[in-house]
This record gives sequence, structure tokens and C-alpha cells, in this order.
Amino acid sequence: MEDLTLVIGNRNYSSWSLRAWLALAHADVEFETVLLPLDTPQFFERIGEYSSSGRVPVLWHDGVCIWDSLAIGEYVNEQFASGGLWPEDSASRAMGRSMASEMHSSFIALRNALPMNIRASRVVRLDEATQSDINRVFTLWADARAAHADVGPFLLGQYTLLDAMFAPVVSRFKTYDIALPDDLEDYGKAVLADTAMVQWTAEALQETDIVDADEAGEPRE
Ligand SMILES: N[C@@H](CCC(=O)N[C@@H](CS)C(=O)NCC(=O)O)C(=O)O
Repeated sequence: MEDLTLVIGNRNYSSWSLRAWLALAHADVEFETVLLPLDTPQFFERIGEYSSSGRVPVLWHDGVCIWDSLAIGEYVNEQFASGGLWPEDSASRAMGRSMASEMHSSFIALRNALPMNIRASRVVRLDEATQSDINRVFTLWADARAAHADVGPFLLGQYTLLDAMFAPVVSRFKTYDIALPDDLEDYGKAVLADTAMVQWTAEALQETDIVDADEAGEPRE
């Protein structure tokens, strides 16, 4: 068995951990999980044992440390999925990597206003910057789906790292009751029905810790 350990934060809140975990789950490889609860003394005492970044996710594989979600996805794709977490077609891969990188580097307003909170059912008044981020996400998804609709239900047809990168955004749209455009509804459903996402969600719903900073908005009626 591989010596493979993924360090994550709370499943309910840690969107970057979810992305890395989905990559491993879709590579169908056995791995250990270590959970450090965010925003607790335990997190700050122990994270240094795993990474000088001070953040999760962190992947350790046979003495190699990979400490960022996108890098973890690429590493998992190379080491455990024979490249199968990206499409074979190079134009599709280029589109996927561009969109995954944009997710990783952008959407600050969306990420701040709508923190991932899987178990919640909330409403938030959207400011202009957040609405603009949401519109941009919809544009990316529509472009990817239009180019791959005949291949399968995910952004590039098959499930790829791009869907792992956007899974927390799909979850946020559900939490904060943000309707998807009609032509993207099936995509949202496919991401939430993915077996790995269902497992993560079920485990997130068992958690009881509260991270105040990630409790945005008002409860929905
Ligand atoms: N760019 C990093 C971001 C990682 C990140 O911000 N992780 C958050 C949890 S989702 C974290 O570790 N926060 C703890 C802290 O900043 O104290 C990645 O893609 O992995």
C-alpha cells in the first residue's frame, strides 16, 4: 500500500481540502486522512508538523510534501491516475487548466461573501463584485459544457480536476440558494450526485464544530 496521507480541515468548511480529496477519491487510490479543525489551537499547534505553509490541504507521499490544492490535483493525476483526471484532447486540457487556474487565483469576492458551509441553508445579499464573480463562473461553465455536452455531464465531459476545483462553488450555490441558469442545472446536479462528493457531504453533515468566520448570511426560512 502507498504511504499516502492527506491533511485536511473541517469537511464542512474547508473548500480547498475538498478539492484535493476529490482528486484522490477519483484516482481510486487508498490514502489516510488527518483532520485538523480550522481556527483552533490544535490546528496551529499541529499544522507545522505537516507544512510550513500553515494551511491545508497538504499531501504527503513517500516523503514528498505537496501543499497546495491545485498542485495536489496535478500530482495525484500524474502518480495515481495515469493522466486520466484530465481529458486526452489537448485543447480540452488547455481549457480545463485555464479554468482551474482561474478558480484557484480569482473569485475573491465570491469566496469571501459565500464561504463554503455544506450543512447550512442561508441567504446573503449579493454585492456587485460577488454577482460579477458568479456571472463569470456561469460563463466559464457554459463555455465548457457547450464544447463537451456530447461527451458527458461534467464540464469537460468526463469528471476531471476542473469539476473538483468547482465542486465547492456548486455547494455554495446550493447553500446560499443561488439559482443556476437552466442550461447549467444538470451540471450542478451531476457534481452533487458524484459518489465522492456524496461521501464527503455525508461526513461534513456529521461535524458539529462552528467556525464563526465562515458562518455568513442569515438562515433561510
Ligand atoms: N492556495 C491554497 C489555499 C489553502 C487555504 O487557504 N486553506 C485554508 C482552509 S480551506 C486554511 O488552511 N486556512 C487556515 C489558516 O489560514 O489559518 C490551496 O489551494 O491549497
